Amino acid sequence: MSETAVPVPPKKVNRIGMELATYRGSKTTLCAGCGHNAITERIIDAFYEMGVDPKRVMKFSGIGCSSKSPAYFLNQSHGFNSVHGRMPSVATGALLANASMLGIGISGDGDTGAIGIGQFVHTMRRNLPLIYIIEDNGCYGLTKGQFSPTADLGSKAKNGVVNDLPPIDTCALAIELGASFVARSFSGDKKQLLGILKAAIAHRGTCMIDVISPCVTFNDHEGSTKSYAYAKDHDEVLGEVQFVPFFEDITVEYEAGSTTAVTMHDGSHLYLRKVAEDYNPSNKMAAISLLHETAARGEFATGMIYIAPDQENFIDAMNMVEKPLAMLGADQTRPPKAVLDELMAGLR
Ligand SMILES: Cc1ncc(C[n+]2csc(CCOP(=O)(O)OP(=O)(O)O)c2C)c(N)n1
Ligand code: SF4
Ligand SMILES: [Mg+2]
Repeated sequence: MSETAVPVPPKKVNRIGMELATYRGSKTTLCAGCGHNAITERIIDAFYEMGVDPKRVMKFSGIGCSSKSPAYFLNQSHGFNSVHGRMPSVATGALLANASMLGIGISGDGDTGAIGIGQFVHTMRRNLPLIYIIEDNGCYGLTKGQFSPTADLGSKAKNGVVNDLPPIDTCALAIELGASFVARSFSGDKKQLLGILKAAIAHRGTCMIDVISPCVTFNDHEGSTKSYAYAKDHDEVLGEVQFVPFFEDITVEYEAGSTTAVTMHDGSHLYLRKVAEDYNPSNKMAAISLLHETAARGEFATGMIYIAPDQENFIDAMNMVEKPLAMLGADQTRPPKAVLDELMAGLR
């Protein structure tokens, strides 16, 4: 009897010929159901769908369950797991040394809001081209669930203790300080988070994305405002986020007035269909008011909260040379001996 060859289906690849598996990392060691795992999945999808070469990516983090996440995506990328709260300074140095790379930093609400708040503030103020994700569960997951600075006033810990301090709104802070792309999402909203991440990959400036990411082990009970149930009930979605990358020739038909169309630096387009009637994500004051108003109602707004695609970023402001510093030879970076001799002579 002759054997019939079974046709092998062609492998599914992205625009640079890479399979989805190439964008994965090690197997997660986080708890099953942790919001951070869902964010990892969306990061993998976003980089795959955007066709980014993983070798062109640098991933950074601090300390925390969230900060372990870069080990679970893009295992061919460069990575640096820094000290608690110090991810931004490591990212700043690396991106200054090689501005042709794409930087993504993963932090936690504790890593950013507590020990790392000073570093966060200066990164936002500089508008460094970095995707800065806060995996926000309102607690220190890794050290057994103490309240973090994003925990809401009056929210309850698993042991019944009530939080008596008001929260820091990292989105409001980032907008106020100068970040040019500020969004909030929920780890359970696959479509919205994916659209935001793809737009962030196309943006040249600080993309601060706060993602509500429930900690199933320490902060998913009644009385918590960072639980799955609370997030589902209090998510005030700002509108649909539709991202069309520069390499996709799609014309989106939209009703003028109900959709904001933003042209990104690389020619990609971001369409934001409004639900809130008169919301304009390019208006700083409107964005900050929206965050205050929703918080006062015990809700949290998700979607693109603020975007300024043409704002000058840190690399441009520093007037960097075209060639990455890391690739310049010693003859270009070190003054010749004659210059030093002249300097020394002047000090005599
Ligand atoms: C200098 C220093 N202080 C404190 C700690 C202890 N510590 C480890 S992770 C962490 C907080 C983590 O919380 P978060 O950033 O919200 O991450 P999550 O685990 O919730 O994802 C703390 C306080 C540490 N590792 N280093
Ligand atoms: S302890 Fe919480 S934050 Fe840490 S992995 Fe488990 S569910 Fe996630
Ligand atoms: Mg946390």
